[in-house]
Amino acid sequence: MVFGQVVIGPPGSGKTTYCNGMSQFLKLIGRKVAVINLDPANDALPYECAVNIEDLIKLEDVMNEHSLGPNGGLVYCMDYLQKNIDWLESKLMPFIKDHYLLFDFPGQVELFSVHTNVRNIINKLMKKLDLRLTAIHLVDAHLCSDPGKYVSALLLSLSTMIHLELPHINVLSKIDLIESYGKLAFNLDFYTDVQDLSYLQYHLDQDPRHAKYRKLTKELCEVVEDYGLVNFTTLDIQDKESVANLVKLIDKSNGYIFAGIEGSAVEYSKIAAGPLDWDYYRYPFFLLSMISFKLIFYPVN
Ligand SMILES: Nc1nc2c(ncn2[C@@H]2O[C@H](COP(=O)(O)OP(=O)(O)O)[C@@H](O)[C@H]2O)c(=O)[nH]1
Ligand SMILES: [Mg+2]
Repeated sequence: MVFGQVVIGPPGSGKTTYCNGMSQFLKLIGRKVAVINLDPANDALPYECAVNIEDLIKLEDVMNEHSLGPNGGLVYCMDYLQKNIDWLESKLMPFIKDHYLLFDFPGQVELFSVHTNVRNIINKLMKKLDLRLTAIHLVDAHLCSDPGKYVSALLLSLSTMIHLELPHINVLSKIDLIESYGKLAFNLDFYTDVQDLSYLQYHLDQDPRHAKYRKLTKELCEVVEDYGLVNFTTLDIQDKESVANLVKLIDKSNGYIFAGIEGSAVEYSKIAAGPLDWDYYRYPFFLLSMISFKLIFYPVN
């Protein structure tokens, strides 16, 4: 049985950075990790990838040969991958014995809410290779700073959950930046718990562009509430504690913790001990001191 994550979300939501940070973290707690890049639009990969779709098909070639734009090109690439699923299966074979898999997918949202190619690829792999995968849907926390954008993030999350039919965790990524967008209209819990969206109405009404769509937005919020499926967890990929909390959720959702994998508890106990070595380029000194502080005062269990 092989466990892993399908990392999805709109362009720029942080998928590739996530795969890099998550793989570093999982290695730190003793798991063997294989990162699979299935996004032909990823330029410079920060992680060492075990399988790269670029070895099968290149987005640039597709766009040139078929006179397609980047969106059409990505749909073509996913169709092509679906037709050549044997290629991916054979590439994954060396890793399915003892590796944890991280799939870095493209960011085009229609692939996960409208087209069936990605869903078929995932389903085929799960059946053929006996994979246990959880979808990690990253949504930039920036979208909380505008009520209209937040409603669209809710709808996107809901339609992706229904379309993929996988164990699913919605994540507000880049939560470290949330304060830089100004004061939020509500506490963060409001956005993560998705409890009573009627409170959004007042804030939506402040935007003159919204007047025309008032009824539509209200109905859409009711749809999200009626399903009762969407909520979010938060993530700062550079914060070890934040990543550890997410890993615990993912392990529950894909069944890793129930699989009799020895030493799950031992794994977590390693979190506090090992050093972090991913991506400190933004504010290294601040982060290092934050992490040391947290580890001294709030050690992760
Ligand atoms: N501050 C902050 N920036 C992030 C985080 N995750 C990703 N980023 C930045 O967001 C940008 C887009 O990330 P990328 O991983 O390429 O997004 P992708 O298109 O979804 O793969 C990059 O500049 C990352 O450095 C995070 O947790 N915090
Ligand atoms: Mg990417």
